[in-house]
Amino acid sequence: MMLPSKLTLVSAAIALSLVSTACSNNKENSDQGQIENHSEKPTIAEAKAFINSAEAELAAISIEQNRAEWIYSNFITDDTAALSAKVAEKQIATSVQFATQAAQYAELPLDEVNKRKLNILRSSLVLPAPLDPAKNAELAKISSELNGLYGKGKYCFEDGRCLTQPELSAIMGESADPALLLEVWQGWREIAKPMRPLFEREVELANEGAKDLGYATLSELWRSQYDMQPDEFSAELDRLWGQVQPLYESLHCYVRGELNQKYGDNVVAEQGPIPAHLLGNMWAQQWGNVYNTVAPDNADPGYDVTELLAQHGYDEIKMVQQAEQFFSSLGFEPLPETFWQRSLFVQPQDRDVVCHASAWDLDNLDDIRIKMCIQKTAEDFTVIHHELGHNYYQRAYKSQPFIFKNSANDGFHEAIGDTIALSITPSYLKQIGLLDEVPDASKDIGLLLKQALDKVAFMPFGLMIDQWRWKVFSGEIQPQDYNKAWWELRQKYQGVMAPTERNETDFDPGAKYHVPGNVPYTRYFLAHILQFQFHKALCDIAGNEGPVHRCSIYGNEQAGAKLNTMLEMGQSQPWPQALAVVTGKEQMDASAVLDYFAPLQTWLDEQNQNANRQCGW
Ligand code: X8Z
Ligand code: ZN
Repeated sequence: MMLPSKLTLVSAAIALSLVSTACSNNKENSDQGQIENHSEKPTIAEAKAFINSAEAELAAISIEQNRAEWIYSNFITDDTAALSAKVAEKQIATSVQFATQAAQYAELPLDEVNKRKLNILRSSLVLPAPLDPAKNAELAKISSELNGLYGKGKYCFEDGRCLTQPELSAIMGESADPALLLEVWQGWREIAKPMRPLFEREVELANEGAKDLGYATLSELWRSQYDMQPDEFSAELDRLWGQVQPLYESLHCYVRGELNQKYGDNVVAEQGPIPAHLLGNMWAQQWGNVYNTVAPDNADPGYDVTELLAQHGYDEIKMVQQAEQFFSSLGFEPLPETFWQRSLFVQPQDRDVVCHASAWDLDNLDDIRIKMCIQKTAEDFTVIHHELGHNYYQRAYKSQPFIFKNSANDGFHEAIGDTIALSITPSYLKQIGLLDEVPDASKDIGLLLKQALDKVAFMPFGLMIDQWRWKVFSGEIQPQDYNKAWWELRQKYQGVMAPTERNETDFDPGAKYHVPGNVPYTRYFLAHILQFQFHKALCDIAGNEGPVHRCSIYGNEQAGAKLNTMLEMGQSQPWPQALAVVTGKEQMDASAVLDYFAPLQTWLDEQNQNANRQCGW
């Protein structure tokens, strides 16, 4: 594990690892505390000694924590939960202690590297515990329990069949029977009800921890990790969302209209929010699975990657090898043998595991792995690229000092594999022998629509989760309103609504992995903007001259080298500088998204106008 941010990589595991700490009852830690307790003004030499020893100790604990957590997530039992909570407790306590001590050196005129390290030590916690060891232990235990409740979650049908998350998600993606969709949607959310009191207490404890570190609330701490003031960061998000909102509204309008045609007024009204169970995904976060329902007759590209994979005999391993091969074509070294030996690719039938896909770096060097219950679908083919993006990033920054072994900001980590997956174009599929014929340009609208259903539809979802959490952390949303406020934000940003009556015995946020997993979510919103900026810039480097949505950087080592230069920097520089390495610009900017989808936006507006649809909700 590492500092909070690093953990990010591993989507799931991260959450815990990042956790920082309160005092543990560990002797080493308490001694350290005494050594660092100054009454006089500290010196630069002392500050450097502190940073070095904190870095070494955190690096060592991170390996211990990664191992405990890997085992827990691959084998969920009461014992592995207890062991992982124990290490998390130590890790949190240690990080909190260092974060507290780091404040003492804040005013010293340190060199840039040490100043940055100190700052990361202070602000990188995702789940800070209070200094009280009992509360620290309680927080670590709750965090581990919440993870376990999600990982073990199942819904049992009346006929006795009990299905896990990936199995239920498959139904949400494939079925067009509104009654079945509703049952699965509602059934899965039962797993979250028992999380509510645990989550409430987790927030209380972590808020106390954040205050101990000098932050107003945990919201402020979470928003302090972007090389700018927390309120400036919130304003940046509003700006970026403002750029893509009109495109989202056109897409929403079109999809609602088509779903209305398919299901009729009683299931989807012509106006108002879309019921959340009909969008092909358990959380209505990516809508690519309803492509066939809403696709244009005359611009459908006529192939489906899920079917192509099946026709060509791709199993789970071959899917991962093909993704690896893309990175190799850019000049990245192959994955180590241990990746293949130690990763989890297929859901085991004999035990509970955390199936939510994640990428790990066990030893902060070469022991990189993924853990994923791969389904043989186009969607998971993309997710595999996403996860490998984390692993290649981790390996690229392995020579950085431990505190900088992380992405430029957490959105960067989430954007790399997705950037590569944007290059899975028809011509790439033809090059690797999956597709015989590249559809002509008249089919671009179909391809763009499919892409928008996943990428553009995701954006308001990517944003709203932490809009909810930050308000929960700051106290603006109180426990008695958790669910109500959740649905208000779902409606405000996404224009979706619960398909059935909900109340405060429900805890719908808990049915989304990252809430019980305590993984910040704004990173995915940022990644959805950044990946289009990266894709555009890398296509320019690769000399692409056609439309950017048809560009694939497959096989282009120049683009790969540029990407690698940014990845190798890790978190050693403020993120605008890392962004500039690839894009030449220091600002996150959604105009790359708008350029990519420009032909689709025109087409959507025409369709909506011709059908005389009233957009908005
Ligand atoms: O959690 C993930 C990755 C692991 S970091 C599979 N994603 C978010 C989600 O599934 O909710 C990728 C896209 C958004
Ligand atoms: Zn990820």
